[in-house]
Amino acid sequence: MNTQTQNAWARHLLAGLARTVLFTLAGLLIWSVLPIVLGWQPTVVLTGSMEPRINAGDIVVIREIPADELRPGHVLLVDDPAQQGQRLLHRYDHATDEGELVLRGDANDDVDSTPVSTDDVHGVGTLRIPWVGQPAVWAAEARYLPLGLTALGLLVLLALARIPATDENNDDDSDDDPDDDPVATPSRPETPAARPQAKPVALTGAATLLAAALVTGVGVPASATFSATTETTASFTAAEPEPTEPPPSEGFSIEAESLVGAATGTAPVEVQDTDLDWNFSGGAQLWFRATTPGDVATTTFEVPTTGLYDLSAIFTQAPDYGVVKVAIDGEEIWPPFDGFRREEVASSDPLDWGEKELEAGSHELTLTVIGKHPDSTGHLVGLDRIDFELLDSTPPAEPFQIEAETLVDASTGSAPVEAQDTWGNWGFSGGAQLWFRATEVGDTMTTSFDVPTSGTYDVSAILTQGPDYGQVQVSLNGDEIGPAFDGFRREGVATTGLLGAGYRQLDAGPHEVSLTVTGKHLDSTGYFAGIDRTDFDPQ
Ligand SMILES: [Ca+2]
Ligand SMILES: [Ca+2]
Repeated sequence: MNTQTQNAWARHLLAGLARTVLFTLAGLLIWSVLPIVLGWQPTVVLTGSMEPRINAGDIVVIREIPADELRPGHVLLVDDPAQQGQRLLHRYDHATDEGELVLRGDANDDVDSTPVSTDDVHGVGTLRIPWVGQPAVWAAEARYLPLGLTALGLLVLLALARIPATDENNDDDSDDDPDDDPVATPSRPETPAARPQAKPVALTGAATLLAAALVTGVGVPASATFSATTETTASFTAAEPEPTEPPPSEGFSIEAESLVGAATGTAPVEVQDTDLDWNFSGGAQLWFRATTPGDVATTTFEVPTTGLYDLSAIFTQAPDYGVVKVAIDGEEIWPPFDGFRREEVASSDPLDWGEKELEAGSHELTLTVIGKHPDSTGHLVGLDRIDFELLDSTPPAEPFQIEAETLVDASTGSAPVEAQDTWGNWGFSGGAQLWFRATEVGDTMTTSFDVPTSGTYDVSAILTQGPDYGQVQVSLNGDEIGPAFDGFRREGVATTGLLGAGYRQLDAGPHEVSLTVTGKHLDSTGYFAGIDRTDFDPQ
């Protein structure tokens, strides 16, 4: 009798477990179809382009949302722009200038090539039910083995769930009638059920429906809705390989959570994940768990291309968030941001961080908590994303100088062109000058120099004067610069100091300078010319 009792208990236990599993599955399925009552739309995800947040086999419930409430970070079900008649479930990355939405699969490095109109948006992902749609994935992939095994598993679960109910009515009665002898209950365990259909009809029916639903991936009570989304499922597979090249770079974005690894702080700096209904951009944020004013977190970010950028950032606001001051490379961004929000957590509108010249390479980002709203209950900081819009990728021109003596080798002339050493006498810049040993009016020389970066430069030069120097016309790229310069100086050789040659638009690359002797002072004994240095200051 003890053995029989044990057997009975074991069967009860098995049946209980089986029922638990079945009811759990049923619960998941109900969760995926119940929102239909609210007009929401379940969609089976067939591929992994949204992993790790949304996996193949998940059911995502889509809720309609007004276009003006769409925010980057929302998971959207849209008409697939690449495949007519099909749909796509990707995350809203950013808006184009024309107001179209650029989406990206979480698992994809690049955004989708074709933006979508807000008219193409069916809704935002609101609820994720894991696994339930897996049979639909197998069906779509024609993988009948796991399908069959799942069906078999369900049948086994059904059988197990039925055993105690079918094999003794006494047991059923005992639940209702405490006077029944509980020991008698398991006395006929092996006897085929006399009334197998008695109690478990409801359970069996429900479980059969559930099995059918799971195997086909179609929620029975919502078959219309689900079949409407079947076309969606086809598009998930098709959408996996992003077919075209990304658009030409007009900047870049950094998910702040990617900066956590490089971060240090006086309080913990962490990646805070969110699920579907949380809608951080990229599915997570950088969470600085500051506790007091003065808490500082520092991290670094990489800029791929030198240029002028328009920066903006998306922060998180919540009832326990503080006021944070941001600095890039030590330069503060004004004003500080108050993360306090009375009602729940939300993403901020993009905050304008102004224009900034950033060189390619590593830059430092600092978050300093400076206080909190009186009603805030904490000093937390959440940074979601930083956007860098590239305004001008032309690298800024740098000032430069050319010692004219370095141009001697590139020079040709009707008289010798030499590097003349200062010999400790004349204080030439760089210790030497370019010396044009002209002997008569009309002598001319030409040389060339390189401009590293295009720009408008304030050009000036240091020339040389002496008792035997002539008058010389300087030209730049064939244009005469000012009147002829008179190099005559009665008392020995000296340099002039910087003489302005005006603002010149100079493209990067070689430019030509020429000197032509036009005459000499009456008292000069020669026609020499000398250039010591040329300075270029960009405007
Ligand atoms: Ca983020
Ligand atoms: Ca010099």
